[in-house]
Amino acid sequence: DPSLPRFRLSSIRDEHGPTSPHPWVTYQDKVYDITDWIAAHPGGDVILRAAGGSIEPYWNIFSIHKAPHVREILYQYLIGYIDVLDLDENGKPALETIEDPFQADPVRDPRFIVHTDKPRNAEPPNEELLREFRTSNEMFYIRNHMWVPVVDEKKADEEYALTVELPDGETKRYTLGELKAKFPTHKVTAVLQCSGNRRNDMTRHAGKTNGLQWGVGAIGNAEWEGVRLADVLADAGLVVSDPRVATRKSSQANNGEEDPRLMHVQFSGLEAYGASIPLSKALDPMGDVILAYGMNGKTLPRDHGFPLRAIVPGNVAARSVKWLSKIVIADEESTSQWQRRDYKSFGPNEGANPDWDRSKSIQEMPVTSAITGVWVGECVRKGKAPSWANNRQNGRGVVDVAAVERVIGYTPPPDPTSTTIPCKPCPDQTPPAEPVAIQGYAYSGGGRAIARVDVSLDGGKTWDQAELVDDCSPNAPESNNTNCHGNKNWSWTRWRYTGQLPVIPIPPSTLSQGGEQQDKKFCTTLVVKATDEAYNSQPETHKGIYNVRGNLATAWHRVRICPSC
Ligand code: MTE
Ligand code: MO
Repeated sequence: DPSLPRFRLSSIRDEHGPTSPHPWVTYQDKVYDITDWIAAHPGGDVILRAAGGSIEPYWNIFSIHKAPHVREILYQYLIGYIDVLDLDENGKPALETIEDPFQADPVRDPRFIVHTDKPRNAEPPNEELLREFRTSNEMFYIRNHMWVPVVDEKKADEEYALTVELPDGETKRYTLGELKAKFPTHKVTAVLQCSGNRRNDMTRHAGKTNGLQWGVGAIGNAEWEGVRLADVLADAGLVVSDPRVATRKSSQANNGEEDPRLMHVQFSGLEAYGASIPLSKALDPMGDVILAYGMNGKTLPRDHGFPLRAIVPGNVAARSVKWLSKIVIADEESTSQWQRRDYKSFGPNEGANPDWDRSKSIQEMPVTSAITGVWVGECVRKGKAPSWANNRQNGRGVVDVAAVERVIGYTPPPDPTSTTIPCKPCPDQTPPAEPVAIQGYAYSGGGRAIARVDVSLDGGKTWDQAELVDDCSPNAPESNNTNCHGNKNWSWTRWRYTGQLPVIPIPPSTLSQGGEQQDKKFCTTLVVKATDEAYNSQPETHKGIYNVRGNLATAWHRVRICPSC
């Protein structure tokens, strides 16, 4: 409609920004007054972030908007066009008018392996991953779907508020300071693991997967401090007579009572991320679900949800919503794409457009394990093996730490499963039986402890058991009985193994003239698999559990190593 007025970008920015009573946005060369749309916007008033400028960078992040019906909605609010003075020869607004929503993101540790910069998705390299039982705040993997919301640290206690909404629509509001003062503190030592952890392994062994190509580092273990969700819900008025029964009546009556198995706790973050958990998990007195404001004895870092996040131990980390601003008790799961689509898994045949509704959303995590460090002796320089490897005899051999020298760095791409240990050419044609030291983690969801970790040095032909590091035991030398907080085994179990690499004779055909060795003659595959206390164990290959989303890549972890002497 050419009769509509034209507006300068500067005046849109100055007069119709996020705090204006009449917020406007632009899309391509058009101007929209979204004042009346905000209340109906599914993502809430996060849309105001775009006010005063272009909505395009936000739509690039929230790709769900790239659909015709979304444009139709916006079109109803068309009020005019961008002034030609602000358009280039192609009729497009100049680039500098698009502001960077990530400009206020925190500074991150340079040691991270970065998968995407904006939003930031990053995992620690192997040598940082298992340094301690508790992952440091600095090196805990970061999985952000959007930018990091800005919350003023000095004012957070007074100004940051959580809203709790019950099934009858009644709401209660708690400032951060009120939450801290009103409810008892509860600590939980728990793993967070992304459902995409080890996805690159599934891609390599079973085919293309959609999503961030995580290595083994989309997992971390930390001590979280906060208040029990169940305490807050009770205070807000949720009536609970039995842990499994929440009896606030609603239209979903079942003999006058709601069926708690059908009830859910929906969490929303400040940047519009959302997810939910079953109410039964939230109310389980052994379930340890908390609203956390502390991490490893410090204030929750911005990347990990400052000032408040849900911690749902034993469940997929996607449910531990960061920058938590709203909780709704409802008779359905969160309607977000992260609940209804992204964090589900499918049959190997289901392809890119599976039956989303039939599939259950991932909650409790299955058992998994990974190798995070390998040291092999005799060929390389000294002193890089961890001290635990010194003269320990729990495998088929004793490793003298002086003879075990180099971290096999299989973490960085391009091919993390295959590594040639650089070393001098050997005089002999057959490599010695070299000492090897391996370490890693094992973890199962639902609070299930790790019962056993099996290690193979020859690709799965023969097996032996790794030593489990007992970080939680009151008797463990490096801990006391406050090391693991919580009612169940929510932490990972670190494991160690020392042994002798198998002697692999050189097939004569691989010897070049003069008997000189060629690369990769002595390759062998290290394998780990774990079993949890319910005797669940990991599948042998990724083929049978392949899904196009690459979720729950829990097959035996294999690391191919190729010592050349
Ligand atoms: N919460 C909000 N608000 N926004 C997010 O992007 N990502 C989820 C979850 N909670 C996310 C969120 C996902 S998929 C994971 S794996 C974990 O947070 C990652 O938590 P971390 O970054 O503290 O490791
Ligand atoms: Mo995740």
